[in-house]
Amino acid sequence: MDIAALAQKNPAHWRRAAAIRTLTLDAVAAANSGHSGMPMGMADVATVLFEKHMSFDVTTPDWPNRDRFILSAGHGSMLIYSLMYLMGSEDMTLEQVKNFRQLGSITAGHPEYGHVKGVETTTGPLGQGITNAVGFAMAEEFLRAKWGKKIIDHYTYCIAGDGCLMEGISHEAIGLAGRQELSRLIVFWDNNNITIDGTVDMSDRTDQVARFKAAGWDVFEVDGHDPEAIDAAITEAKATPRPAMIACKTHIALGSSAQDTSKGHGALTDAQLIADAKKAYGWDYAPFEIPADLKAEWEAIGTRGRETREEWETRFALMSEGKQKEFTRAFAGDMPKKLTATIKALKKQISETQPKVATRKASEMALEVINPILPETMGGSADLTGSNNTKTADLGVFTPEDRKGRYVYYGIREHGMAAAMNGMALHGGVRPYGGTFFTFTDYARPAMRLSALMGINVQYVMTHDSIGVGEDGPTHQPVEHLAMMRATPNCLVFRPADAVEAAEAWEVALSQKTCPSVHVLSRQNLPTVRTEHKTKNLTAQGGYVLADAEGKREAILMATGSEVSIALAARDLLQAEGIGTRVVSMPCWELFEEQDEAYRRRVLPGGPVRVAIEAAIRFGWDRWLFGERGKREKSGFIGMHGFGASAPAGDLYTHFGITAEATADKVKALLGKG
Ligand SMILES: Cc1ncc(C[n+]2csc(CCOP(=O)(O)OP(=O)(O)O)c2C)c(N)n1
Ligand SMILES: [Mg+2]
Repeated sequence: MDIAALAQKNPAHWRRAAAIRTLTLDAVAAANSGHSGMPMGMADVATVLFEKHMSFDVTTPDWPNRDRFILSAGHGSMLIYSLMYLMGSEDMTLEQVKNFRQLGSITAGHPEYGHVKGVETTTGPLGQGITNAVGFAMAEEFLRAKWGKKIIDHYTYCIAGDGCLMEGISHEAIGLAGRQELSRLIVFWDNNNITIDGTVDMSDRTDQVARFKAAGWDVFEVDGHDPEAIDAAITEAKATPRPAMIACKTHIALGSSAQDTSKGHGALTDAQLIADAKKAYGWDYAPFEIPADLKAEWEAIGTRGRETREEWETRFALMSEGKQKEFTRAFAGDMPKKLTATIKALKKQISETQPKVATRKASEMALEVINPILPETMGGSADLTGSNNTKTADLGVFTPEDRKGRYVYYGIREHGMAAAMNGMALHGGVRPYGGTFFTFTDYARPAMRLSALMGINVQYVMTHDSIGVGEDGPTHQPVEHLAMMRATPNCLVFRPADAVEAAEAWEVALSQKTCPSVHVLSRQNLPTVRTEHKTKNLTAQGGYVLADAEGKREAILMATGSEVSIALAARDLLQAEGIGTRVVSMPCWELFEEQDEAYRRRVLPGGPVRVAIEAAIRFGWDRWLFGERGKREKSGFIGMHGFGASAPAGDLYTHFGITAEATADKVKALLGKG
């Protein structure tokens, strides 16, 4: 690699890119950890992108119509931190760069959404970013159609490494983007043929160019260190009617002795190596020093988009006041005032008519009234539309021909759907919800975890929630998934007992601004248990007394979802024998946990025996069985102790002993009355 020749070809560009390279070397050396090679390899691409193409104003990094830049290869976080510092982002001070990866700094090891302005999404788990980018691009298409080109009209750029393209999720992302003809999506592949274990060909011989083309993308191939070629490729990529991949042939850890080796992937901290690399760059400054004239050049790049942004603001101000308000509301994630009244009316109707419906159907009933008043929802399913009940009337279908369509056929791509929904939610102006079978939470889980970590409002509609699935058998019967999702921080898990709770859950879930929700819904029909209309949203309390004990309270039955009606039937049996029994419905543990202790103790007072009923594993229930003032020796669990089986649902409930009779027997045994 003739570094001197590169430097001479375009010295001004070279210097700008060298600033990224040296800041990366210095920050990683200071932290004594991190990843130097990727930013050193992709500095030229990033420089050209921000200098010549990105519509971005560092002073207003959250301007709704900005171009989005997503660093899917999140280990290269110093690339984006360097860019933000160089461009003069308010929060990215030199102090922050110097404190890369340290406690309390915003410069986390991997880019974290909400920490650094200009970081559009949390990346690090490879493959997530490129799939988020697909979601961003879908949101852009939808919003451009909805609001018009004058208001939304931007590109989504993404840098993906060999690792992102090797991860399975990239297959889902590429296929979805190709089918949807997301022409505003441009992915740069950091084609350096290096991963951690060595060269890519040790584990893969995919022809990435052919692969993208096969999925309906346009592909451009460039020398990733040639600024003119990069610029030309971006210009072409922007103009094609398809998503574009720019394969950038790069050298990891360019200009260092670790160049083109897997050693270059990680932290280059050797003082001599750093000194030699800087020498090769023609860089003769102290660590972290950026000469003033160069900093000024970068700051000018940072505000390149200012004029465009100001013009946009003028156009925005010309919209009617109503439209402006609506746009602002949708981007802020605020619910329309009508939502509560709408849900109340639905609840009243359900309590009056007391339908026996599956909660997946109940969720659809809620969406039928929500979607018309919440025009930013975009629904979808991973090829289970009819089963997940996610498509309501008049949504239309999102396609290249109808960008106003609000329903996405994601195909059999649970992981891709979840990560794309993250991108849509992060874009703003869109409220994504998507469905699959609850058991396939496993397939969507890495992206679901990131919804929670980022604290964004994505709605997961997870139907077929237990052995209630029946004949499809144990592969399709989730047993451990409730525990897994409940163990996930910052995520609301709703398992509604009937159509009233399902409606309440949707209201609460959509009203959150800092967390996703999972709606765990039955395949099988369930009776209405909330037969008395209450205007108050009881699900918002997480758990509440559904039916109290008559006479002396000797037992408390706790249940969720389809097992709440079993608890009520058990209560009938027990009350018939003079055993006062309270039934507590617990549709959302996280919200119950959030109530003050006095409320929790009112719902679950000490003294009576406690039995929890849930057609899932016990894991987690001890919190409520023994917690507060419950006692181990006075509590029991009715539920699953292993995987399910293939049989009609009713037979399975009997077979696994999840019945009113078994519950009543357990209570009596605990009371010594068995
Ligand atoms: C899902 C996932 N698996 C594994 C890792 C650990 N990891 C981080 S970077 C990396 C190699 C990535 O190779 P590439 O994308 O080519 O990056 P480069 O070495 O070129 O910087 C791995 C395995 C990860 N971050 N995410
Ligand atoms: Mg690589």
